[in-house]
Amino acid sequence: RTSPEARLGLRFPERFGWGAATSAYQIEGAAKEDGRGESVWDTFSHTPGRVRNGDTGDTAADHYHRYLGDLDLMQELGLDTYRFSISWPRIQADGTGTPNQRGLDFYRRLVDGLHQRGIAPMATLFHWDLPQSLQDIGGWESRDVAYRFADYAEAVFAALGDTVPVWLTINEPKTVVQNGYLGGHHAPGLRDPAAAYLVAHHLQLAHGLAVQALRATGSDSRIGPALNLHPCYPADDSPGVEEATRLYDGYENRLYLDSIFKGAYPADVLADLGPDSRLAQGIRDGDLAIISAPVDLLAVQYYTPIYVTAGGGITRKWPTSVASWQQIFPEGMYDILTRVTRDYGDVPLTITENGLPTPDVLAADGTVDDPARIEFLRDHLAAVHRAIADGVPLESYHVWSLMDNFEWNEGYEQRWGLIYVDFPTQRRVLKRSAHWYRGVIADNAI
Ligand code: PNW
Repeated sequence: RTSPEARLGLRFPERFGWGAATSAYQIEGAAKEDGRGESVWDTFSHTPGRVRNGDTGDTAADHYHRYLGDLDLMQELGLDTYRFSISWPRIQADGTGTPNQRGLDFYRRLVDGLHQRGIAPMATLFHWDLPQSLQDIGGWESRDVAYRFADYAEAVFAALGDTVPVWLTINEPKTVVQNGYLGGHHAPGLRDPAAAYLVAHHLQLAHGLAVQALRATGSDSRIGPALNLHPCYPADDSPGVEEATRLYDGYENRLYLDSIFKGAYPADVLADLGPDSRLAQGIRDGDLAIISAPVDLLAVQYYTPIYVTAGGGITRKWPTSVASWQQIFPEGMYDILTRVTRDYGDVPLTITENGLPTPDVLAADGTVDDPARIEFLRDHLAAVHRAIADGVPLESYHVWSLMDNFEWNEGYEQRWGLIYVDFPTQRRVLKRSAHWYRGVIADNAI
């Protein structure tokens, strides 16, 4: 048995970008500072019973105050690129109107600090923290909210514009649909299948409007969607399993990919929802042209495969992580990257999330030992390497996450970071995986 640090001897392309990712509500804290309004995640986390241990993002990793130290840690790791998100309620407390300068200033300081350290900023406009005032007028069920998002995007572009070379629009529309409106374990905590796919449409519309808003500024910066994709496999070879798997793939992947890259929702999903669905009824002339406005890149997030049964249910085939929804299957990374390139042409790709939660503890000697994360990242990077060798135009890779953070309904118990955060003291400690990743970046190889 070799140590997880043992090198496989796989070198990456000369200009490959090594990165890590976070999102605003999960790390910033400072929930009431500098004019920030409330988001649906403030409401949700403060509703008893919604988040494990009653945790909230009120303080989180206190990144809003500690961003300079965090920037230094990114530099210590040697990151080429850092993906973060902008909190809409910091920019528009009520989701509309004149942008809040103090909110914009925070992101300007962050972006400047990245440039000073030679790290390329990659900013997500929306990572689930919808202003509560917009939820109060219907949230993403309301078509108007897509237009509010376009206004917000315009304000952000006007202020930060060319200082951010890569913009991502909506983080994982599918997770909002599935966890926010089907499962109900994410904000806004609804179980409303009819509404869910109308929400999907309005999120896609918001994406397209933001792409158009960036183009209208004449900016050279690039923009694209951030989609979590799940390779779907038949669980066995029983009759009907192929068809069931194809439809499942429609809901997981093609609903989002086809609308953006082919200008049409997949016919099988539309047929399955029926002509009277709120989605079918909510599509207006011209919407798909907006949604399919040409993008500059596609951000892919991969965590787990899905195994589909003939009845349309799902089952497990591989060991799961401490996140019960995650099966560890590095091959799925290769499959999803090559599939996207095969089916959607050679749009440049970036991986904006990939990672593993582990039950990390800070030892008495001040170290954090997380060999499972090293193995996970190494095996997934080997699959990434093979996909590149087979012609996938991949530019960069971001670990989820830079540091431990508020893992949504799981609170602070699930630790996803390369950097350990001792939340009571806010002390940061580089985990064993962070030291390993620093070596990978320095060598440009695993
Ligand atoms: C992503 N799934 O969410 C999010 O973008 C992050 O904010 C989050 O912290 C991270 O992954 C870890 O969960 C996901 O069910 C939620 O496959 C669910 C799934 C995947 C990603």
